[in-house]
Amino acid sequence: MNSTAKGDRPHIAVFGRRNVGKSSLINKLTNQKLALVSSQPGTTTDPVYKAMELLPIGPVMMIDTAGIDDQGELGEMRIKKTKEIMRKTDLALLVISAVQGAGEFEADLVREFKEKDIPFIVVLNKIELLEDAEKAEPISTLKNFDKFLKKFKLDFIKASAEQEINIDLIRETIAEEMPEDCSRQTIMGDLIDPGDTVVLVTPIDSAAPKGRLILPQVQTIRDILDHDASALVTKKTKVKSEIDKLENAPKIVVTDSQAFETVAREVPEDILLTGFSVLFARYKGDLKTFVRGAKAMEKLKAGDKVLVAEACTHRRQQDDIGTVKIPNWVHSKISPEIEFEHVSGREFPDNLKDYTVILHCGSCMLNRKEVLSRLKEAEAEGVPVINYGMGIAWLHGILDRALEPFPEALELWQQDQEEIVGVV
Ligand SMILES: Nc1nc2c(ncn2[C@@H]2O[C@H](COP(=O)(O)OP(=O)(O)OP(=O)(O)O)[C@@H](O)[C@H]2O)c(=O)[nH]1
Ligand SMILES: [Mg+2]
Repeated sequence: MNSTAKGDRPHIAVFGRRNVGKSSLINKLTNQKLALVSSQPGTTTDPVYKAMELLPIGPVMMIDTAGIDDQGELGEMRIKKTKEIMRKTDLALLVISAVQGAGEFEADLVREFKEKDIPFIVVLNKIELLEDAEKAEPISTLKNFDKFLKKFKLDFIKASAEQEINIDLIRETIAEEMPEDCSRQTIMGDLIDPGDTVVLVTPIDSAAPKGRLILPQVQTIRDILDHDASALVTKKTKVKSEIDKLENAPKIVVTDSQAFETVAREVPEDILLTGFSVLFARYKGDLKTFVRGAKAMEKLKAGDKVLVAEACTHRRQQDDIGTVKIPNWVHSKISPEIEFEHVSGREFPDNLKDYTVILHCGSCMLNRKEVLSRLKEAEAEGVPVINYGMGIAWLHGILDRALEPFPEALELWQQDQEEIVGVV
C-alpha cells in the first residue's frame, strides 16, 4: 500500500490553535509517534506529511500543521504555510481545546473551510479536563463553544488524545465525510472495454528517467490492467509497425505529449489517439478548463505574458519542456515578443492577474484537490490555464485529434473555434 502515489492519496490535514493537541491526535489516529508533541506552544513549525494506512479508509496522506495563532514574524510565515495546506486538503480536522473553547481563530478557519469547500470535522480535544474544575472553567468555555457551534450550525466530536477517548469515532467519521470525488476513480477505464488493446508510446530519450518509467505511464498501465484490457508499451519509432502487427486495431493510442506530432503521423486517422497529459488533465483536474486555456493560447499576441508553473523542483534539462521547448514553439508559432515567466514548487504567485494565460505542468506530484484549487484561484483572477501536454497538442495543431475520445471537451473546443472564426 505504501506505493500508492502521493498525489492519489486523500489528504487529511489537522488545523487549530497551538497546543490544542493536533500532533497528539495525529499520533493516536495513526497509532504511531509521528509528530512531535510537547506542552510548549508552537512545537509543530512546518507542515509534517505522513503517507500512511488509516483504517477503515486505506492509504491516506496525514498532514500536521503549525498552530493558526502563532505570533511574530516567524509565526506569520508559519500561518501562511498552514493556510497553503488548505489548497490540497480533501478533509480537515479542526481541533479545539476543551479548556479554551472556540474564538475568532476557529471562526476564521471555519470561514476559510467553507469558502474553499473543504469538508471538516470539529474535534473538542482534552475533554477529560472539563471534568477537572481546577484546570478549566467548564461553564464559560462551553458557552463560547456553544455559540460557535450555533453560529455555524456545526456538530462536533468530544475527544481526548491523551486518554484515547473517541479516537475510533474520529476515524469512522473521517471515512464517512471523505468526499468521494477526491480522486477520479479511473484514468482511462471509461474509454476501454475488457479485452481491448491500448498502445502506449513512451519516448526513451535523454529526458526519460534512467531505468524506469515515469509515474503517469506506470499508473496508466495499472489502470488498463485493472480494467481487463492489455497495454502494449512501445517507443515512438516502433508505433506503426506494432500497430500493423496487431490482429485487431488498438482501441486507442496514448502518447507522451512531446512525441505527439510524430505519433499523430504514424497512427491511422481511424484509430483514437490522445496524450498522457490529456488523460491526466481529466484525472487530476478539469479537461474543460484546459480547453478554455487552449482558446486563450489562440488569442496570444506580442507583449502578452505567460506564466509557466511547474509543481516539482526537478533539475532542469538543457532542452527542458517548460523553460525551453514550449517558449520556443510559442515564439515561432505566434510571436517572438511573448514573454515567459517561471515558477516552480509549492508556491503559486499572488500576481496571477499579470498573465494572459498560465501553462501548468502535468501535476503528477499534486493531488486532485490542489490542482482544482489552483484552477479556482486562476479562474477567480480571470486567467485561463492550460497544461503542458494540451498546450503542445495545440501548438502542433493536433488538439482536435487528442480530444476526440472526449466528446464534451471536443465540442467545447470546436464551439470556441467557431466563435473565434465568427469574430474574425
Ligand atoms: N489533558 C490533555 N492533554 C493533551 C491532550 N492532547 C494533547 N495534550 C497535551 O497538550 C500539549 C500539546 O499537545 P500537542 O499535540 O503538541 O499540540 P499541538 O496542537 O500539536 O501544538 P503545536 O504543535 O504547538 O501547535 C501536550 O502537552 C500534550 O500532551 C488531551 O486530550 N488531554
Ligand atoms: Mg503540533
